[in-house]
Amino acid sequence: MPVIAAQPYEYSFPTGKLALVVIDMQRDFVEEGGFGSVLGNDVRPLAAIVPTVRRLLDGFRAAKLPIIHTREGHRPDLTDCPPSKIARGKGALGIGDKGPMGRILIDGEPGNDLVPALAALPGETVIVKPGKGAFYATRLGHLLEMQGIGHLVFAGVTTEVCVQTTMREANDRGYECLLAEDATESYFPDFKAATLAMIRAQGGIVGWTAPTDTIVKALR
Ligand code: TIU
Repeated sequence: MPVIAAQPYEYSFPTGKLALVVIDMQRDFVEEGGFGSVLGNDVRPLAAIVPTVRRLLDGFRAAKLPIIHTREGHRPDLTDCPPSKIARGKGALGIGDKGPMGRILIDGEPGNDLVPALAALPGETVIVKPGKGAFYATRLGHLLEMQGIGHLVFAGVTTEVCVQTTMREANDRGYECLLAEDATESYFPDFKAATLAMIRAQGGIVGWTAPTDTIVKALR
């Protein structure tokens, strides 16, 4: 089995059976005027990882391995959005309100699109998810089962919210999870550092972490 130098120890995966899951690299989190910014966050640190996420994507594309993109987005009528989620935040704009990139966090609006540099190519899967975790109320688990995939590399935003939630969901379902350390970002540097540490603590209680270049090199 190929091996990746990772923390807390080497990560091995069966050849041809490793998938990449890129979480929520959408304009709503990465660009000004989207959901992330209306929550009061500076989006610039998230925009800065786009080239690194692209390197990781290109590595998986070159290796002809499966790629799954997710977007956090709701139906236009908000029937898949709990009232508690709509009420949270108390900013001037919230989920479903009209912002500069269309209605905030709504599937089909310009702001819900993946950032152009990270757009999905034909043959890649896009999962639209109503929650923070990508397994909740989606077909992700079924899709992975159909392809016999048990090993997942994760990237995307934000590290401690949707990425960590999805890694924990995957870990509990038996997947071996590796997070690309520099292809994930948070609005809060301390939260990112803490999340990386807690994922790999206790012998990899949630999974592994490794730099993007190390992962891409191992795919070749
Ligand atoms: N607010 C925040 O940090 N994240 C989210 O709301 N969703 C994702 O992480 N994608």
